[in-house]
Amino acid sequence: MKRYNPAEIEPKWQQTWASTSAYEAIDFSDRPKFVLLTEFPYPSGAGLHIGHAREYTLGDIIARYKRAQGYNVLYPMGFDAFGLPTENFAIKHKIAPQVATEQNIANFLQQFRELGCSFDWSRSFSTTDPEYYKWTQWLFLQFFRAGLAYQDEVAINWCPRCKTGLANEEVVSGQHERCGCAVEKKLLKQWMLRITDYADRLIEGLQTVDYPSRIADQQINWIGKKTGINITYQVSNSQQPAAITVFTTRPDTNFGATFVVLAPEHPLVTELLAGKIKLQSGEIPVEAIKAYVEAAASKTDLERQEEGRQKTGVFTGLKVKNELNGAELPVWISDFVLVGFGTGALVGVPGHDQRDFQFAEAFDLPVIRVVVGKDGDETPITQPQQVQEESGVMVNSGFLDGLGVHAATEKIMDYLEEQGWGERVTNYRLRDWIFSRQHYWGEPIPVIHCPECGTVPVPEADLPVELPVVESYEPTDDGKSPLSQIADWVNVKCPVCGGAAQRETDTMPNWAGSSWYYLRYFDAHNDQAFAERKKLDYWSQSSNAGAVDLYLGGMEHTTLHLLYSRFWHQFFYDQGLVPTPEPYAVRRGQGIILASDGRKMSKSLGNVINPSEVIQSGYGADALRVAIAFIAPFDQTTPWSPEGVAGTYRFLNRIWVLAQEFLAAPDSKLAAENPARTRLIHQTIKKVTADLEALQFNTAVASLMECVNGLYKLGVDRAALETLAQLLAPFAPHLAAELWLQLGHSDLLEEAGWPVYQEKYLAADEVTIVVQVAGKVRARLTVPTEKASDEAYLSSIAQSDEKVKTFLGSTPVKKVIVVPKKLVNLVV
Ligand code: ANZ
Ligand code: ZN
Repeated sequence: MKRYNPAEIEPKWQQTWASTSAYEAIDFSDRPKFVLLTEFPYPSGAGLHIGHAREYTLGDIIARYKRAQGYNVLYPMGFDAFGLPTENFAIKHKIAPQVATEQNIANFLQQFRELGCSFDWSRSFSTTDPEYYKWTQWLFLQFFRAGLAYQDEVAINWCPRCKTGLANEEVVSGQHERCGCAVEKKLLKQWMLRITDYADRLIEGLQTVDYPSRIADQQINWIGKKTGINITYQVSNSQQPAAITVFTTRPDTNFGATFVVLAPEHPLVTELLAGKIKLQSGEIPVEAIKAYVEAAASKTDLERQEEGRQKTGVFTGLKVKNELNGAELPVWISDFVLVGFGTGALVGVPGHDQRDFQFAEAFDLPVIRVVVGKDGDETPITQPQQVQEESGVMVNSGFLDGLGVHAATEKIMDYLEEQGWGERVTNYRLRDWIFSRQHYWGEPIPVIHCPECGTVPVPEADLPVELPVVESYEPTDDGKSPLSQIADWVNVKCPVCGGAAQRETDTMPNWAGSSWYYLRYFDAHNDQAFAERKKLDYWSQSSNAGAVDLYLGGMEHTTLHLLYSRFWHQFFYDQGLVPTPEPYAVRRGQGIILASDGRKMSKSLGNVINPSEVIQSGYGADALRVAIAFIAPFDQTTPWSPEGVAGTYRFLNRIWVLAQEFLAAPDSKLAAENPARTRLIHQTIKKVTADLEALQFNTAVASLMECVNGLYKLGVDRAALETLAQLLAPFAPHLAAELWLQLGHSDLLEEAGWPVYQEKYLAADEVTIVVQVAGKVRARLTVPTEKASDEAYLSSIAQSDEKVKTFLGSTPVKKVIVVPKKLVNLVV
């Protein structure tokens, strides 16, 4: 008998698939379209890792399943190749990033092929192809023309190691998310994209698409929309008139305000330090304020806001008047107040805000209760546990007393506005997107600076602005891109007036190319437009707002790539460039595969699993694919198990052996007609289909395993083996194709369709057994037909039936009479 040898089968089928167009999507086909996107990889020197393999294998399973069902499946793949790792590699090894990228892509292609992925390679591209980034640049110019791309001198996040500016989204816990280096602030002229114009749309759009709630919540929190009111307090003890405006979401608690706090960077603090404001009596402690402000400047926002941290601060000597109750509130400076949020000043209500309570405790400021919560506690607040932050009823609050907090909030906002003391506002945490990078390996920003005409877009006919060949890719310390050193590239004629002008030398962030890549797959080779409208229309037809039917990807980058690309798409929609308001109809995230020891896989720990090594060790791609599908529910983070592949290899080998035995003797008694086998096959079709619809890959594999176990007991015939091959095909496409061939088919398995179960075969054959106690019918039991003649079984289930037990009580059973398929009589 021929042995199951994936090393022989798999390359052969990969060759066949590469030479047919079986996996190419067809523009304008009558069949229903299905656009399945998996995040395209960054082609690093390390090659595909097992995390990639999980994403692309699961995607491939769906692609093959949908194709079998008759969908016109677009399952594309490309490369997101601009960015720092390649640039750093290029610097270190003195090799052009273009060349390094080409080599890495060739390696990735080989690995994709080895995995048996059914991508439509005819639509592939790299974001670094000038034919592609021409359109990234063109799309940037649409933002520019619409006023959504602008330049501004801002204090940006600066990574001193990578020597580049960063977007807020790229700073995690005060560190550059890529290199872990502590981020500094640096004042630089930057290109910005006005994502804040889309803050509301980015929140509302989430209602029209299907994302995991965790991802939607993260985006909503990141945008951080807060509705509240700005209240202005007059300073009551200064020689010069002065006022402080605070932002609060809880004006209902304002009768409980006992102090006001300014951020150290607040403009009033600068005025105090400059001596512009004097007290009516006494002195402002300028030296102490100065020392405090300097100390705060060296801390990150995260350090400043750390929960439970001992609050620090300094009193200014100023007081403001709360018009509501005439209270005098001392004005403090503290670094837990951030300059970038609200007005950079807050009103402290220590009875109902934990941070304010900590501040009041630290400086012995009064605490007033104005809300009684569910616990009914009305006593003075002296403990942090008593701080009632959420719901409750107002007390000690004048005309608000007795109202719930929400009604009180509305009422006092109306009142403050009527009196002219406050103004309702909405604040966002989201900031505009810092879009320039001071690096070589990115898309040049396609504008020209002319001393006469200002900032002028590069004319469309001159796109792409190609990256020039340079000697050195090293970034500089002065915050200028290496492109600035190539005089004959920088110096150009102004496209408007023809005078001497200079190119912009900053490049785009690596998030630019991935913000619209899915659209390019719809029309990958168009050199007249980023994509033809007719093709965009065809591929975007959707049951909801999104163009891509299913987008599988990682759990990270939910506030980076996933938010950025939604912003780009919404803008394109407004410009009439795309037919749908959202890019992705459904988003699902696969979990991470950890090392076997439960730690994150990393080069430095030496615990990285390379899918190619697993394949080449003899298990083959199919066993790896099935192991990946089987390892855990697909959205769960899970450790890699080396035994897993050994197990799935044995499983595939059992299928192989079963098929070979049948093929050696197709007319043996094994192959006889068998209703139990038919039922098993139809049950398996039903289960695997439902599981694939729900992305429950692991339970689908489990039912295939059960099915194979059943077939070993029940025997196989040709029909059973054919259906098994069809069901197996998405998971183990090489083995399935080989069995299909061995079963005598000359056409590709791809064309055989997806099996459909028939209800009539599903019903389990069952028999009703009557149970008598002392000759009287006391119960009826349903048992499977194959058990209906098993006397020991029938006797035991009859005596353990609850109803029967109550009739028996403590009376012992003397004898059991069994009539197979009919009756059990308990003689007492
Ligand atoms: C008074 C108040 C009373 C507040 C109360 C809260 C509870 P959240 O809490 O996330 O919804 N705030 C305002 N500006 C700030 C700044 N620049 N830095 C730090 N905190 C600031 O955000 C809104 C609340 O954050 C505001 O409402 C304010 O404290 C504080 F029982 O005002 B609140
Ligand atoms: Zn000009």
